[in-house]
Amino acid sequence: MPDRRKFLTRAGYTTLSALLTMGFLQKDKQKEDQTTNEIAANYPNVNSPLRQLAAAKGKRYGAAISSEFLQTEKDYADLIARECSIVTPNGELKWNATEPQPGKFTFESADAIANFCEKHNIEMHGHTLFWHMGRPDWLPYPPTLKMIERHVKGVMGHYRKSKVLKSWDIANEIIADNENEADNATYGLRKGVKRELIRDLFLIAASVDSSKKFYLNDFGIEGATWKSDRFLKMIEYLKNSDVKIDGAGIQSHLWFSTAYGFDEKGFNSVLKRLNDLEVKPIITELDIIIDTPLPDSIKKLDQMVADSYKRYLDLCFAAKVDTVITWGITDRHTWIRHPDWMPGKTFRDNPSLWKFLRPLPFDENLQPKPARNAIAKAFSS
Ligand code: 9MR
Repeated sequence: MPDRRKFLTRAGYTTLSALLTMGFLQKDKQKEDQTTNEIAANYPNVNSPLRQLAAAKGKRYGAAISSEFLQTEKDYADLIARECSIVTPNGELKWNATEPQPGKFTFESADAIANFCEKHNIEMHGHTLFWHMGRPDWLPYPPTLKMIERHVKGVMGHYRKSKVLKSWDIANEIIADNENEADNATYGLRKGVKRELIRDLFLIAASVDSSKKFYLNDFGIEGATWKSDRFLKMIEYLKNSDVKIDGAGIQSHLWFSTAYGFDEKGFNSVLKRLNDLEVKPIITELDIIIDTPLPDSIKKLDQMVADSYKRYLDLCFAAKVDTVITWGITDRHTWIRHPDWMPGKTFRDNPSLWKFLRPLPFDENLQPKPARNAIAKAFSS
């Protein structure tokens, strides 16, 4: 007879046998719940959390998140915890946030995200050590090698033992927007940036913490473009220089219109080239903006956004992409609604059109949109 039963007998039969029965029932109920949860995990449906749908196929879903909203909006924090298996800090790891004064490091807001991730078993993608934007005023672009060394040591060093931060965008957006702005025709780097500086940046990073995955991240490379060609050449150069580079971040701020101009063939060739180079492509900043001509209703627009997500993700998954991070999770907080970032004159001068900027899977009230179901279906198929 187990000790528990002995204790119960001593304490008086009637009341305690009732308690005992309840205990057993509760145990049975727990068992039942556990089995139900296991079944749900094995046979997820479209409403299951995206992280679960992704995991069922060996994939990851995540979003860029902000430490401020994690603290001030509980519904937002709950949604991130439910849906995401990986997150990227929106700005908390950028140079202006981590080293606001030369050599003075601060990690309060980035650590708030790291702690949230630990609590909810979420991975954190480190964005980013080197960028021409998100810079403190004192920092030139490109920074000197000495500044880079101090920064990389300070920031990567802080997360060397992190249980959640497993990858870094070592460099972000180093390729110029177009030929005229480029320093070098072959690699298309932004003015002043030499390929050797980027090589040295990767070498310094590897000397600080080579246990993480290293990415080169950029936008405008989702097709056969001037930019994707230069991006691939830079990756080839880094590979040939024996530099540790594990992956390519394909941002994917996609702008579609009713014309659906999308270079599927070109995009497939970029993904194939990356796979051939053994550099893993992941989608790091996906969101879908519908530009003019706009449809005549929000409902139609949401459907266009959803169809575009499905079409794009089907291509990604066919090419064995296993990680998709959207740039935000809710239209309540999307960079594209900020006047500084809004596309062109159409939107900036017409606040009445801002409601058409709905690039993310959940709406302002955190309700799932057709885009959310499209992502769920793409992960499930
Ligand atoms: O979404 C980010 C916005 O809130 C910041 O003000 C801005 C500057 O730090 O950066 C935005 O994120 C960018 C990302 O870091 C790199 N790719 C483009 C993203 C959208 O502009």
